[in-house]
Amino acid sequence: MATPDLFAQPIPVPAALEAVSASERIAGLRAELDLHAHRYYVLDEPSIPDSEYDRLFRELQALEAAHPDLQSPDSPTQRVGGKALGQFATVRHRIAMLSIRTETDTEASGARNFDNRVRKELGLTESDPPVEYVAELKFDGLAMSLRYEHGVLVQAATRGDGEMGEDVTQNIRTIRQIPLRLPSGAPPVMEVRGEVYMRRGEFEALNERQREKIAKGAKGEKTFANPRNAAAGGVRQLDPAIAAERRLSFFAYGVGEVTPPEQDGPAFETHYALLQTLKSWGFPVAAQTRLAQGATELIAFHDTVRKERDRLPYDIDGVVYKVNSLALQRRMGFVSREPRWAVAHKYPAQEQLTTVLAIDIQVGRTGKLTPVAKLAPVFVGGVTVTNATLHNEDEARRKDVRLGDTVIVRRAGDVIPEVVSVLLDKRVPDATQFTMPRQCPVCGSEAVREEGEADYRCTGGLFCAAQRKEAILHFAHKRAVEVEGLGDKLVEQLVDAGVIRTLPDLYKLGFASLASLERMAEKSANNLVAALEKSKHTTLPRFVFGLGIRHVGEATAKALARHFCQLDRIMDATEAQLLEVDDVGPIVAKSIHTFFDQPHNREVVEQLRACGVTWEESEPVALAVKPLSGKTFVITGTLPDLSRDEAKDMIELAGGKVAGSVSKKTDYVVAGLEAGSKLIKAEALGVAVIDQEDLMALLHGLPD
Ligand code: D41
Repeated sequence: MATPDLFAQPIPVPAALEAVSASERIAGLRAELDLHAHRYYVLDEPSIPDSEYDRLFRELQALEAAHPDLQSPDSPTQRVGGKALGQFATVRHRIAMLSIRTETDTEASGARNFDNRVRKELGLTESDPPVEYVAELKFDGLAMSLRYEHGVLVQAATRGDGEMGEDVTQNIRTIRQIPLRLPSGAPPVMEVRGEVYMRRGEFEALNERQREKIAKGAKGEKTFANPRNAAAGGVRQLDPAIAAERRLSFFAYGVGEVTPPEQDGPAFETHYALLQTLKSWGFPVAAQTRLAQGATELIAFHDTVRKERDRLPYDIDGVVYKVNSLALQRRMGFVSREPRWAVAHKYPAQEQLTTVLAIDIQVGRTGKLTPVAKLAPVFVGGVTVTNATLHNEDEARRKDVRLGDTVIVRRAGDVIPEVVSVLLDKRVPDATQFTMPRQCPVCGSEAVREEGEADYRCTGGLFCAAQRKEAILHFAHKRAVEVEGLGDKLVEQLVDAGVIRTLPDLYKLGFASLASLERMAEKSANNLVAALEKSKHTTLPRFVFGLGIRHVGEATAKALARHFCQLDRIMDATEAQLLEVDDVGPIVAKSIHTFFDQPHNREVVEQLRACGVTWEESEPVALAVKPLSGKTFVITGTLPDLSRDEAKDMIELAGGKVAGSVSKKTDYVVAGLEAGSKLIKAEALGVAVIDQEDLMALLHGLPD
């Protein structure tokens, strides 16, 4: 509901409504608009999208125009901007903060209409040259007037109704981008006007913090519908420390009162020069700001920015065109508080109303189950949206989205569309609350949500089609069962072509089926067959790591292999037995146990073995006799002949452990060339420092 929308063109009165009592409809619309305006301006908590508010507003404007006898001074159409909240001192703007006329036509004709009006107003004919304009971004924040006296920021005021605003100086001072002082030479009174806004990244982070507070049971906390409301809330904080936490930003786009310079300060002749001066004083001015000659260049600007819009780190809802010459601006003046020399040219709205047709569950590549609202198609943010994520169970519950609900969807930037909120008064009576399924919709395996986690996950693992690509890539990773040359593109292609369904299928790939794939050269097919053959000879820790069991990283896989020595013993271990392994806690133990409890995961392991994937296994008793058992090493610097990973593998095979940092528990620091702080620390702690040769001696005579 950015103020300019209030001045959009009235829409025609729907014929059917003429039949209904116009006075009733007008009363209804006024009540509804008053309610929404209160929620928006006073509570910073809008309940409908701006686009919907605009529609109702224009319907009321049209009805009042058709029935002048029903006009009333207290109608929302007779009011401009917001009402002061009453907590801040009121400020009378010495020069009113005007509104800006909005061109609702989001097509090129919007720019052309404006140029035509300007030319007509100035009495220009077709033979006259194009008018020079400044084209700016239209930031979606709140307008602010910053007053500097003798170069010092003395007051910051909101726009309010254009005549009277609120004094929010303390909060505005927390915005780092706003200079507290102007350079000498600035006019003795200088009001800089612009937009306070919140970057999308800050908005997401703020809502994340709010969600955490709410989850911890904090009272009176809420999340924000969009960056503008979060910014507005921040500006109106009574405690400047809280305002500071919002990390607001500012862009300058104009000036208010300016007294003439005492000596020869800047005398502005064009709007563009004015912006350049503000920029040189340290005010942020959007880099996109351009001079444009005539309608053609305005249209080009509108197009370019539309394409860039999604990549900007903040929301804009359009662009603004202004006549560049200040003399021409003065000549043109304004009508009903809108300058004739400026216009806002909008883009399609980023929030719209639609209805929920279904709530589906999507299974991600790591087995994460995400509830997704299927929506009646709606055009929002320039694309037709049919899906919106509900993130997870808690989010879905919090928003309480139900089948048949009317919801606000938002699509801003390249972020995935989101349900912002539900219009509760439009809910169908018997709509049932959403519950997360306890089974994976793709493979039917049990879905579980672990303590302290937000997401349900499918326990189907390698068996679940949705998780296959990720699982295969992980298996083929160079620290797992390395399959050289099997990268994400190829895995994608193999899985999508239906050539691979499960991990063991990898080893059933023949040369022929590979070579028949699109973009697959004969040589690459040969290489892959060879790489697969080579990967069959692996080690137990690599294989266990390669299975992609949740919470089982490389170190845990090694610890499991060291402890159990045989895969079957790992697969059959109880949670209690798993807990005996170094570094395995309850969450990891449970995850391993759950994984091998699923028959299909066991089946995958059996098939891989049947395909010839092998590793050496030993008897667990061998553990005790390993020479480096119980010894902890730290490797630092460059060893003459061994890579760090090789040295690590050798130590671990001999029963030792390799840690990342030196402590009193470290037995040996293996130091190579250019060893740094770890060596110094070892010496300080009196830990034995050895070189590669000493390490080999320790390992000497041991089986590989
Ligand atoms: O970026 C904006 N939101 C923006 C707002 C802008 N770039 N220029 C603006 N110019 C004006 C005039 C022409 C009146 C100096 C504005 C606004 N006004 C404005 N914003 C809110 C009310 C008026």
